[in-house]
Amino acid sequence: MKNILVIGATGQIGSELTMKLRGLYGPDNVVCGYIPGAEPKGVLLESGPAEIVDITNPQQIADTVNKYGIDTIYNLAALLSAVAEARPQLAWKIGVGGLYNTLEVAREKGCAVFTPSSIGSFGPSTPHVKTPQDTIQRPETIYGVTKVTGEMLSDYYARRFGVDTRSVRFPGLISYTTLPGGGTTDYAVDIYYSAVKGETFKCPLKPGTFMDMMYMPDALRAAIEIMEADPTKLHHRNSFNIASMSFDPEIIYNKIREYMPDFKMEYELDPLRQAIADSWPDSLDDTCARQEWGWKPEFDLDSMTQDMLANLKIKLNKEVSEPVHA
Ligand code: AKB
Repeated sequence: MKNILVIGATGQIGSELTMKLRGLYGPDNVVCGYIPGAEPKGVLLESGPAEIVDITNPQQIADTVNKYGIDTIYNLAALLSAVAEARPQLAWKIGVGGLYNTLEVAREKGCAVFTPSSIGSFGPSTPHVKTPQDTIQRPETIYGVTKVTGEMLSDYYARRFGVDTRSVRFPGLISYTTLPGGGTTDYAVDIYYSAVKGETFKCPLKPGTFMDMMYMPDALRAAIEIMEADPTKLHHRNSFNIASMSFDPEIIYNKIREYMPDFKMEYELDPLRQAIADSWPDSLDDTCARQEWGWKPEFDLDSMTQDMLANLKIKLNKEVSEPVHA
């Protein structure tokens, strides 16, 4: 990777990934691709080049690839699962049409492409515990349908045209920098904000709803390490299960209460998010990623919680009490 274009660079993953890539490969070598209405701000804007790249506009992708001599594209444009159910046509246009546009430019210009898949690529008929790498993928959300289509289309372009496509299936991602917006796993970010703001958290999912989650630093490392992996070792490409922790609302709530004993949570269920979460795996088996490119997470629920609370305390300028069990 020398010259990188991040499409969707101002979103939850993109805003942090772009900065990390700039740190690794040089600020001038990583282009922040954004759409009007989601302009980069602050350090993201000031630290390197930025271009309007709407993934539904193939010419904008091609022009930016030509202008900067791009060899690697991180395609992070997507509508998350819950919001996609409200706008299924747009979810398809961005998730599948946008990926097709990106792959076509990559085929013509010889770029490698990273496109994340998700735990949302699985459905109710998938084995839910320790979901295997290769298993049934019959999702019932439009988000999941776009993700499975994306996995297959990316593998097709690798096989048929030799495009270097690679991907991981992200769990719910938790970070204190940019809010997710529109996902089923968002509660696991919102709960930390409520705790630090001193608010009672209204949990949209019922107790016992287990899903895989991951702290953003591990997710960013996964996205970079898969693109740096030795291709001769990759038997799978699109897409690898990755995992670091699985919990339900009670477990994360009780973990936060170890550090903030007065924190309160109530249940206020969101039927759409509950139905989506129920159709997704409880936990993924990431053995293939560990074997083929050395994937290993660094954060667990406890270390993530300490880091989230400390950083949100700075961000939101609030006091967090010392851990009661330390
Ligand atoms: C969502 O909840 O839609 C995403 C995901 C798990 O892909 N965070």
